Amino acid sequence: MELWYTEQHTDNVNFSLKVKNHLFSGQSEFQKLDVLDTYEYGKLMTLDGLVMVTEKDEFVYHDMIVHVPMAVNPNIKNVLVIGGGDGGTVRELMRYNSIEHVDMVEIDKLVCDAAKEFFPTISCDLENPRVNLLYEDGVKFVEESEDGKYDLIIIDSTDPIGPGEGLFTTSFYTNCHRILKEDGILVNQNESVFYEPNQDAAMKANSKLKKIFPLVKVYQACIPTYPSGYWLFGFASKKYDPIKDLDAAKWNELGIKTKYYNTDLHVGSFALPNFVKEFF
Ligand code: AG3
Repeated sequence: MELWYTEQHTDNVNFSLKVKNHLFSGQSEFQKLDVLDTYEYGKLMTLDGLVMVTEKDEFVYHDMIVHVPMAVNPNIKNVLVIGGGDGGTVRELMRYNSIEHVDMVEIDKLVCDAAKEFFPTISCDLENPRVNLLYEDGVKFVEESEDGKYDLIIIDSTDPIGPGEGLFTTSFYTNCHRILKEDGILVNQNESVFYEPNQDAAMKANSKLKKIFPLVKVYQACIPTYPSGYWLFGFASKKYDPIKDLDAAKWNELGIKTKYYNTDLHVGSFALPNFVKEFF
């Protein structure tokens, strides 16, 4: 008998992967977590039935959520990651010697535990001494953080349903702005505008950020296992422009080997198709 996993992307579109093995199923106080071993994408983690990471395409997401802001301001030392329990974001951050400290605030310990057990290549830096891992609500954490503390905030969240909902609100973004330094950058996973169920979230996140930060742009990447495969990230900044302030030579000198990101693609990822421009 064949086993298939399906995420419903719209009322009329299903995305399915053939499954070798259902390795884990658990329920935390926040959400349901499953780990599946699939033929095409390797191991896959879902939260409440939605794809969060797969071994095969996680590099795209984690490269783009980390290296884009890091290449714009090479002096980033103190970083806050909200969510990101699988560890992919901190793994990429730890490749920069210049980063001194990362506070990672994940609401659900089960995500980190499952990542450590089933995704060692993604979670490998969760116990890095430069990473301070806290199992707390990100919304509360930013409320209580002091002004001007961070150079960079990365919001590595789920969709805005369930525990991730508060990470798409104006009050959350306002606190993020307050706790960023005067040249701080915020990057978020910004959903997609291709299918209607995600459009609203993508547009709202962007328009809320625009009310708070002087410079807000979206950039794109191809992530095959997310709805439509056409995914967006938000770049909100107090000072730096993601294109004008990119020092490509400087980033390339660091010698960081990446599978997706490069500084040409960095520039290109901000060049939006016409149908996408209309949304922002
Ligand atoms: N964050 C999840 C992005 C949203 C996926 N949405 C979906 N499948 N409907 C990924 C976390 C990776 N560190």
